[in-house]
Amino acid sequence: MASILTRGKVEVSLNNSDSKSEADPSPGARLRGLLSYGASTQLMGVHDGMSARIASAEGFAALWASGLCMSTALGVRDSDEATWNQLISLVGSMTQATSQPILVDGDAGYGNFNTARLFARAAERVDAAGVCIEDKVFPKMNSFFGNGHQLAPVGQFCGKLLACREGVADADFVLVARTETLIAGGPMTEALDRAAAYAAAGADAIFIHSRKQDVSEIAEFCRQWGNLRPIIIAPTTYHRTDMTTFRELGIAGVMWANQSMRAAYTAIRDTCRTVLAQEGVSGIEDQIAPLKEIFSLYEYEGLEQEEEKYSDWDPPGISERKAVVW
Ligand code: SPV
Ligand code: MG
Repeated sequence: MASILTRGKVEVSLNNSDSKSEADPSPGARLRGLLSYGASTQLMGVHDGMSARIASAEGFAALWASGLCMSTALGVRDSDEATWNQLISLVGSMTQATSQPILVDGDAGYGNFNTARLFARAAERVDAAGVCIEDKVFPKMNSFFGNGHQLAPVGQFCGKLLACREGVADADFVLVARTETLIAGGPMTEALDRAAAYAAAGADAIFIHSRKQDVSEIAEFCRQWGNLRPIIIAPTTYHRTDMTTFRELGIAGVMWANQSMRAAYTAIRDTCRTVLAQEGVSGIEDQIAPLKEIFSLYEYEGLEQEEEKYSDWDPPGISERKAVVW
């Protein structure tokens, strides 16, 4: 069970005392346990079953199913070009590949309160641990591109959060509200006010996003926030800040949102360039994962053993009944 951490007089915890039994915690309950004040739990950004499997095997306790990365993997832009059913299908391939809890990027909820709620429900049904929705208008644009980021009215976004909260079955399913106020060029006071309204509307945690090159905006937000809810961040532009600083600021979760996708992109691009230039694959053979490693991670041997057990099995007593029937 996760600890209840306190700062000042305000308790910060994601635990629900009436949740599922400890013997069988839901994905949401497990994610909650990782998102306590100052834990700075690292969530690796993933985009498909393979990246989810690798990140889990390498030791990440939780994953972020990034909208940018899933869109990129699907070959489209991070501006609501992928349908939400495509994304849910991809998330399902991740939850089948790992048992680590996955927080799913729900973008702006794909429309109104109803589509946001349907997305949250669908994510819960494919065993995601939670969803994060952001206070932009549909269609959203990736936070690092352009300057036309438009925020939704506070009441409209609070309604979306409430619909998601009431629409999922598991009380532990984690609902993260993300404010894009600072991305849209809004003031810190608005970011804080919006976050407080989202907490009141049922958000379990707040994702405060910044695209500054340093941690100053995030630090200011954390100082003024007062720990009404756990804070999650994605230090993409302020990546030079160390984990000690994040922990001291009380940050609950740190998402490395897109680095694994960008690493995969670089590897694929460079491999294509080399193979084309060299008209062969000998030059890259020792730089790429041997098939043996992939077979091992995907437990091919286990399948072979199971095949022996399951491919031809006579239930006990079958021979006697055979004698009677035939
Ligand atoms: C994502 O990973 O899709 C995010 C985080 O939403 S970011 O791209 O940093 O805005
Ligand atoms: Mg996103």
